[in-house]
Order: sequence, then structure tokens, then C-alpha cells
Amino acid sequence: MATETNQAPTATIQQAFQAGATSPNGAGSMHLPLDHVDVGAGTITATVAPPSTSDGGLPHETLRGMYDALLRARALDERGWQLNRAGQAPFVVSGQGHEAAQVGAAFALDRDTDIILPYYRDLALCVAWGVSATDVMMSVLARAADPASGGRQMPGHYGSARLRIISGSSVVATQLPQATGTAYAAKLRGTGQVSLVCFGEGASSEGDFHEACNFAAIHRLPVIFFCENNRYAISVPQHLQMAIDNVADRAASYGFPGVVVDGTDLLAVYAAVAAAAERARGGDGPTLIEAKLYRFHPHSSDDDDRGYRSRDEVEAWRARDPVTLFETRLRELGLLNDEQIAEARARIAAEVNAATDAAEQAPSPDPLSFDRHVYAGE
Ligand SMILES: Cc1ncc(C[n+]2csc(CCOP(=O)(O)OP(=O)(O)O)c2C)c(N)n1
Ligand SMILES: [Mg+2]
Repeated sequence: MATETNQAPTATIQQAFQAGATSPNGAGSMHLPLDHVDVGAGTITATVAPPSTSDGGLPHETLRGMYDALLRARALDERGWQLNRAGQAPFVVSGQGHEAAQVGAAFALDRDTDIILPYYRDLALCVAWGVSATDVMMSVLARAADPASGGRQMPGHYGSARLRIISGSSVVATQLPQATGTAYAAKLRGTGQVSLVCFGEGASSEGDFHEACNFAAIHRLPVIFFCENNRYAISVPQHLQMAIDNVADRAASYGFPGVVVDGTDLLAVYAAVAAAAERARGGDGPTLIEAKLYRFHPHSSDDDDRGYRSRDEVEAWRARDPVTLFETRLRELGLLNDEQIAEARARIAAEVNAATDAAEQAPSPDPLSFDRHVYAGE
């Protein structure tokens, strides 16, 4: 299998990641591995996407919209933790560190027609897709008005028929074959819709991943497999999850392209997902995109990550905070100054405060409605 290489950008990405490397994962997964590496019988086949430059050719309004989505997701995530620690939210799952990849992916699709199948870490994806701050807080506080589950929880299980967000299950990787289903339906109906399905690198060890990739390849389905590789599946590091460096390398064995991209580089992810969406819409089938990134918080509010990763490692990755990186980019482009940053942050904080107030005042679900949606006909 031919390997597309782009040595100069690859070297740049590696330098960036190596700068933050303090705790290599087995074969050194804190940095992006070389493409073109001999792995015994064959060669690594994933393409490494080049890092973004300048404004990515996007209108400045779009860049500002991306920045807003990053800030909104980060602020909602932080509020969720506060409410959890204050005893008001029973459980939260954080996506801090994943935001640039998710916002880049959302903006690269047609948010008015395409379909997304998020997993529990995809707050920024859903916010960029159109889920409001109030809807998120209704879910975090388990209110009746929660559009995802009517306050049944778990939080992080986003769903909206209106926004074409397919409700996920807590069972890891089940969304993957479901995405082949939505993509197959779109193909049969000729709607032109692309399905984006998100999952962690741990989920790629499940049989569902294999079944989904294989089926999607055979039928050349318009689906993008979007792996958010944060190096851990709860406490299990990548090198105990798989014996390869890149999940994206697996795509070749199914017969479609795999792309590794720096998941802290919003515009690089945007470009990779836009290319995959074009491929899908053109009838060329699936793409597997692996965004290399890191989660800053423990797996969930019930996890303590101090037992399995060092503070030095977390801090090293925090130096590549995707929200800060994008903010700095916009500042360098002359699109944001200190005053505008302060204004944007204050505006988002007010929005999140209002959403929290609204959810705090909203009623809980009626206990007598506990079996609603459980049995047919209700
Ligand atoms: C089939 C199944 N096995 C185990 C679990 C428990 N579990 C929930 S999340 C998770 C880790 C998943 O890791 P990864 O796919 O890398 O995603 P991340 O949480 O790192 O974003 C596990 C093992 C589950 N929910 N479902
Ligand atoms: Mg993971």
C-alpha cells in the first residue's frame, strides 16, 4: 500500500508534540509517530495531515464562530465540574482538551443537513452543532426539559432529532455500527448526508469498530470515523490497548484512507474532515480520521487520574491547550485583541450563568413519568 508522505509538515507536528513529551507511552506515543515507518511485514499506511497555517482560507466570521464555540464548550464543561463538586450534578464527563478537534470537525460538515453520532466526550461537537447552553445545563442538572433524555441522565449522552444528533448508548463503540446504518440510509435515499461518528482509541478495540469499518467500506458509505485519541481508556494507556501507534493505520486493512491529525490544531482537523466529507459526498466512501489529543481532567467525575498518569504529563499537555492555541492564532491574525477576548469571555460567562439559573429553576421530571419511552406506545 502506497504511503502518502509530507516530510516537512510531519516534522513540524512531531517537534510540536515532542516539545510536550514527558512520559512516552511504550513506543513513544506522546509524539506523533513517523509515517513511513517499517512495522515489520508492511509499512504504516496512515497519512499524516499537515499542520494548519494562517487562517486556513476561512472567512473571518467563521473563525470567530469557531472561537465562540470553543469558549462556550469550555465554560459549560467547567460549570459542570463546579456543580458536580457542589453536589448538584451527580456525574459529569469532561471534554476539556478535545475541543479544537470537535469544533473543527463540526464546522467542516454541513450543520444543517449532516448527521452526527457523538460519544460522551463530545460536548464541544454538540455545542458547535447547535445544542444550546441551556439544553446542556438541563441535562447536567437532570431537569424534565433536558432534550436528550428528559432528565433521565446520563449526562453526556447527547441526542436531538431536530439537530440530527443520534442518541448514544453508554456501551462503548455501539455508535459505530449505528453510523453505518445512518450512512447506509442516506445513501439509499440519496440525501447527500454525511454521518460523522466519534469514539475514543479504546473503543477501536471493540468488535463494533471492525464491523462498522468493514461494512462501510464494502458499501462505500458516506461516513467519517472520527477517533479522538487521548491516549487513555479510563486508566488503560494506549500501549496496553493496542500494539500500534496509530488507530488510523487500521483503515488500510478495510480498504479506505486513514489520516492522523494533530487534534489540538483546530484548522488542521477542519481540513481533514472537510476532505473526508467531500470524499463521502462524492460516493468514494468512508475515511478514518485519528485526532491525537489529550483529556485534561480525569475520565469522569468519579475517576481519580493520579493513580495512572503523572502531573508532569498532564501539565505538559496543558501547555498545548487547544482553546489557548486557537485564541493565540486569532490574535496573531489580528482578529482578536485583549479587549475583544475579554468581551467574548464575559459574554459566554453570562450565557452560561443564565443557562445555569434557568436549569436550577426548572422542574425535575415527574416521578410518575419514570417509564416514559421505555415501553412501546408512550
Ligand atoms: C462495552 C463497554 N466496555 C466498557 C465500558 C466502560 N467504559 C466506559 S468509557 C471506557 C473507556 C473508553 O475509552 P476511549 O474509547 O479511549 O474513550 P475516552 O473515554 O478515552 O474518550 C470504558 C472502558 C463500557 N461503557 N462499555
Ligand atoms: Mg481514550
